[in-house]
Amino acid sequence: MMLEELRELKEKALQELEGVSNSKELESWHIKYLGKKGRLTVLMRGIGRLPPQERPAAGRLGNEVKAALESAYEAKGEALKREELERTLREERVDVTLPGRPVALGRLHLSTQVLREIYRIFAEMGFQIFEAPEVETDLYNFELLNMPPHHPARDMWDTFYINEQVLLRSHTSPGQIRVMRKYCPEPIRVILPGKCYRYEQVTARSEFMFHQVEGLAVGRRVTMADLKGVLIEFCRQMFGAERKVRFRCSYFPFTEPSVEVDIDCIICGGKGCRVCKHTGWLQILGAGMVHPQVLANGGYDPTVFSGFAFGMGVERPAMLKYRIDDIRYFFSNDLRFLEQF
Ligand code: 2U9
Repeated sequence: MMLEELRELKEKALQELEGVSNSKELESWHIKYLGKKGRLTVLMRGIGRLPPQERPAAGRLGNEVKAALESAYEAKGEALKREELERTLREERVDVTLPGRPVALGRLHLSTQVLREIYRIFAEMGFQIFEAPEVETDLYNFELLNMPPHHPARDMWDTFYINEQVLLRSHTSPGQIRVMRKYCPEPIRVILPGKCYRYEQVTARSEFMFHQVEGLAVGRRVTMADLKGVLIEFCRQMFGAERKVRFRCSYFPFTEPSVEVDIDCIICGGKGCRVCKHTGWLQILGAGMVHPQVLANGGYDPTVFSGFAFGMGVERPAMLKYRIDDIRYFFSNDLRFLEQF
């Protein structure tokens, strides 16, 4: 009777095991037949209650059935694992022949590209690059450049003050005083690039932050002719060898005499258009011979030394060169703009 039950149980369990199709079902099967309260376990507990002469045969068969079910369980587990792995490999197959995803390539910001072009041109003429702080004092930004407190020329720059004495530089000129004080009495030929800040309404033509490059040459016989030669060469390398360049009288507190430098309009070739406001000319630079007081503030004896200086924006000439009609594109981080250059 017991032997019969054991055989039937084995048959049924193995049959059911065949229908098991995943590891969760497999565990349920194991609990059902081989668990602590499983059918085989319960049945085998009954062997102890059999008449003694029946027990050995029943015990032997019970152990055989148990071993058979355990090994069938192990084999099924292995088979399921293999099937699952095959399914995963099939479903998550990587097609190595597909083209790779493109890697986004970085690039230099347009302002940096234009700055580097400017560095190259002046480097060829023997100018070194000097970098100075963006946070400055009133002394360096104004006073040492010939603008004592309340000087009306201070109105040329709307300045961000941090406190009464400290400000965000409104031009790179304070750096030039630092260069002079550092290298005096050596002759100097430097350009100062960097960011400047103006407390201004942001419009298509003016930003509150922009780049500027200023230049300074100081020596024993530096003349206005040197200034003209250097700036004409710069304008032609930057905007085209055929450029006409003109110098107009102007005023800056730190240079005397002062000039503004124009090139013939690169859009209309000087005929007159909207960009040059129908004058045929575009203003590119401000410049002049360094004021004797400013030379003295830098440590140089103005009876022995002379110098010329110039300054220009970076974004405005870039706008002319690349026909960009709104300066705000430069610093709004829109890739549709930045990726064009
Ligand atoms: C020292 C001596 C002289 C630098 C100069 C200009 C004229 C000038 C502006 C043009 C457009 C800057 O970006 S912009 O607003 N610059 O017109 N800059 S002369 O002269 C100096 C500077 C420092 C010690």
